[in-house]
Amino acid sequence: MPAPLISTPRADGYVMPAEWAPHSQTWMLWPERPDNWRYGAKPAQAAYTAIAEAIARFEPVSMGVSADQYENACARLSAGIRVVELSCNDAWVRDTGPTFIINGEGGLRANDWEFNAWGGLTGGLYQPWNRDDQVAQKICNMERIERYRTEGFVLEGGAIHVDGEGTLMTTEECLLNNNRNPHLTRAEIEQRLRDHLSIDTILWVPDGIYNDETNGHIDNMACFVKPGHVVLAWTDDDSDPQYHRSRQAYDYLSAHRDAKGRSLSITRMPLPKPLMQTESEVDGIDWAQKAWPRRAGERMAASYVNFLMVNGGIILPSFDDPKDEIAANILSDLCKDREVVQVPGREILLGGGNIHCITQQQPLA
Ligand code: KQY
Repeated sequence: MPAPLISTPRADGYVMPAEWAPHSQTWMLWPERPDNWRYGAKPAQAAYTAIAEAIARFEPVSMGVSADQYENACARLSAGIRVVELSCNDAWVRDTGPTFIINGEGGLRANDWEFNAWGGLTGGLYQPWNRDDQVAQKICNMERIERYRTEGFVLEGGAIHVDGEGTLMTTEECLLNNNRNPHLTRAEIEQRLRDHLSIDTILWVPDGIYNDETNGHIDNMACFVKPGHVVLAWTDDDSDPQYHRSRQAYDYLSAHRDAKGRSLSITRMPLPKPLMQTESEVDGIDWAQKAWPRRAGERMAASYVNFLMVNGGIILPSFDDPKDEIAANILSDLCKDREVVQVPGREILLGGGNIHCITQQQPLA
């Protein structure tokens, strides 16, 4: 297969488009590991299936599956969903898959970031992660897409959001964490983002969602919904440890402008009520020395911001909470040309993320 490109996307005229730009398909990976997903991942497989089927109403879906699970996934997914054999360590293609870039003239390429399982040996979530680190390469090879490999620069797709017009949003909690790129300064990290995504302005939100095991990914905290407009996870409860995080993010975003010089409109997206892992949920997870332990009573990083935009739609998690309807109405009002489809998100949340984390859009070049 072709070697990675040695120039940079910026030098070659490639840009990461916004998530609302048209997609050719969405990628997912099939959950399987029993030390992250309870009861042999059967409930998670049902939850992933529901999300894949919801996305497939709007655009094609490709599901990467291990050889062991190939027949099972084929049997559970409807015929329109393409199932491809693709081994990986877990099922978070937002973070392990390619970050696609386009040149506006029909060209499609990708960034293949180095991946270290959200922190490597310093608080990472499992070992090994070698197969996860190959996911982007495998997808690019399958699709005959050239890629830029960022050896020595660790990044996950869930740690960034872009507006497609030169602005990137991330968190200091994640990208400046000493378990990602301790050898790089903030300025050097910014330069990598500018070079690989064709970014002019970087917005550094201080922190993500409380207790998020990704070290505060932006995709659980805030996202762009259109140029100049951000949705931010919010609580009015000042006794909630999330309050200060959301307040600081609001103050930061209010005080900064995007790459086009616009001040940002910010919509506050309420959080669901605090959700804790239950004894019976935790009981179903295999204990493994090299995986992050789960404890009953621990608060999960639930957020409605962790949704995916698809062609003509939004796939939004629900949490069996009265705020489910409020969240859907907020997005319907903001994105009038999109149908908001809610899919239960608790099972994915038990694994440590949500709908945005388990999907990766491939833009239409
Ligand atoms: O939220 C994400 N982007 C990934 C979460 C990974 C959790 C692994 N247990």
